[in-house]
Amino acid sequence: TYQPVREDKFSFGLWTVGWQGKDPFGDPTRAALDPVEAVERLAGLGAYGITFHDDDLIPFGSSDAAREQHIKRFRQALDDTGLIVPMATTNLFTHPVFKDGGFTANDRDVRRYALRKTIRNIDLAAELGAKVYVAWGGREGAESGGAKDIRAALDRMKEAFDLLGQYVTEQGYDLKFAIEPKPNEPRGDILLPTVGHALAFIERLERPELYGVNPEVGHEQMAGLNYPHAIAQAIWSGKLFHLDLNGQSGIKYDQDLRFGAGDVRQAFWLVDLLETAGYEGPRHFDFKPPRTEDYSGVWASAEGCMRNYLILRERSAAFRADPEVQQALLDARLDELARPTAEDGLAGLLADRGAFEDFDVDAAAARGMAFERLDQLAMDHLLGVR
Ligand code: GLT
Ligand code: MN
Ligand code: MN
Ligand code: MN
Repeated sequence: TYQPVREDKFSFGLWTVGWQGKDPFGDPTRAALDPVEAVERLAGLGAYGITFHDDDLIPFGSSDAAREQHIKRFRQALDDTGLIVPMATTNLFTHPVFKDGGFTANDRDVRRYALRKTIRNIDLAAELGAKVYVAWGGREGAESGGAKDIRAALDRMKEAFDLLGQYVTEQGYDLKFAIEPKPNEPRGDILLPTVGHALAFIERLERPELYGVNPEVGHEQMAGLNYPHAIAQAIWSGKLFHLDLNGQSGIKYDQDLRFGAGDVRQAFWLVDLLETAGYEGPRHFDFKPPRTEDYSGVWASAEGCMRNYLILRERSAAFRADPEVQQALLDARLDELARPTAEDGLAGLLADRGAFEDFDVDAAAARGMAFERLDQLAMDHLLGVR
């Protein structure tokens, strides 16, 4: 039990289990991980997919011949294990050339290079069967006010995404883009800092249907926001193309803890939402096994991500199946929220004296909402005592 299977659609970034533990204060604590070993280990643990940045798979600056060799080995490992590549992305943040961003760098030549680097990896993503292309603009931002004209930078961001959309359309690729928001780190302030900003931006693009979001647990929480609420709005907007699962404890640096660590209550409501809303995409983990760990700790951490998801999925199902919970949901009047406010239309609303003239405001104000009992039932299920 709690044993992951392919149907669970768990996937991992190559850069997650492959993170060597280099941080702003310390050197790597682990040796490099061969992508082929990552594929084999993840397949063995029950994952169904692996994702990558161009530079995770093909070291930056590789010759064309070396590039082909890296791709060939990786493809062979995928074929041998049955692991798939549901998503791929571009590294537009590690090399110093991207110190002021990729798509919104002030330097035009850097922007043109960033687009060409992205397009090159989009070809590979399509070749490997990826359906989603993530764009995390970690370096798109600023530390100071005068250094970046934000409106011009947003014009350049739009230009970049429109060109990429034109490219996949002209190539006939079955590939959609998922924009990943983050409020800060590595830039002092990053453009498109939250899911809400990204959703609004997408509507300004030439082909909005090609773009959705890739919200990460910790990134919304770094902004003090409620991640399940962000996911719910993305689903409501038809824009949840992908997601990055991990753990975060409050408003601080990007912790990238394994999924389920950090805010476990939000993790519970997230899984409850994904499972009840019928989200069918990958359950993708973007975490960093702490640099205290050796490789056995890395695989334990990866296993923990999936195990916690499965535990929470089971806890959510138990919560939903509990007759006392079903009564508590009625007592909290969720059924009333689901009902339109004016099926009778504006005319009916205006003609209804009960809605205003005869409405007993004091009686309505005195009604308790019964939310605390409902939430305690959820806690009991989450903590495993029901
Ligand atoms: C980077 C970042 C992640 C993004 C990845 C995609 S890379 O590690 O911190 O949140 O999802 O570019
Ligand atoms: Mn991420
Ligand atoms: Mn993160
Ligand atoms: Mn990260």
